[in-house]
Amino acid sequence: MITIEPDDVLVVVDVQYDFLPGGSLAVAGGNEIVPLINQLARKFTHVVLTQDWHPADHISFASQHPGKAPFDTIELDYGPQVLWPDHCVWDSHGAEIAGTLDIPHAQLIIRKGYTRGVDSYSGFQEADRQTLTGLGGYLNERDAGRLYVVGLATDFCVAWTALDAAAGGFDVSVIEDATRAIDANGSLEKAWADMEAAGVDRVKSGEILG
Ligand code: VGL
Ligand code: ZN
Repeated sequence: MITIEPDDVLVVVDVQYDFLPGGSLAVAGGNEIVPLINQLARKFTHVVLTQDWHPADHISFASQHPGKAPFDTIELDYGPQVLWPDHCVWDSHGAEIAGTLDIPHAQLIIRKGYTRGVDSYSGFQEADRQTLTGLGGYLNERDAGRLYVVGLATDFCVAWTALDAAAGGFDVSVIEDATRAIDANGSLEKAWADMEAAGVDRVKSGEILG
């Protein structure tokens, strides 16, 4: 069993309508993890949420690139960029955090992806690998212990957040069954390999909940 310490932080990534069934970038089974995340959240005094938050003309949208389709990859100055259906547009319903998420004690919501020309899967830094969101500073200032990452999607925003957390010196676990994946072109297998190589712990909710 894993004991959650008072300084440990649950990081709930992008549980927003557009990533749930019926949303524009729906992750299969995304709704199944919500009750589990609610249950896990009760074990933590400190919870942080991330929120994907794009302008309507965001560079990651296939609609901005004539001739391209969702899930194509293009090359930008900062590297390869997968193109997506329009999703999580500022102030749209799809960008809202799901109402079924029941975490009234969440202490911070960090928005990311709001710069038109740069995507941000990670809650810590944008895809240019330069621009920080402030989450690392916040967690250090709050003397965070181990970070437990859950949410959507395992192979994009969860993995990039966990990898950046590990690179930032945090102890990090991903609670596997409290995530769901997009799994485009082998992305899920690669994400787990990258996380394992970075020392991210892969755990199951039963180890915490009993
Ligand atoms: C995400 C693709 C695009 C995610 C966000 O939350 O995993 N994936 N934007
Ligand atoms: Zn996005």
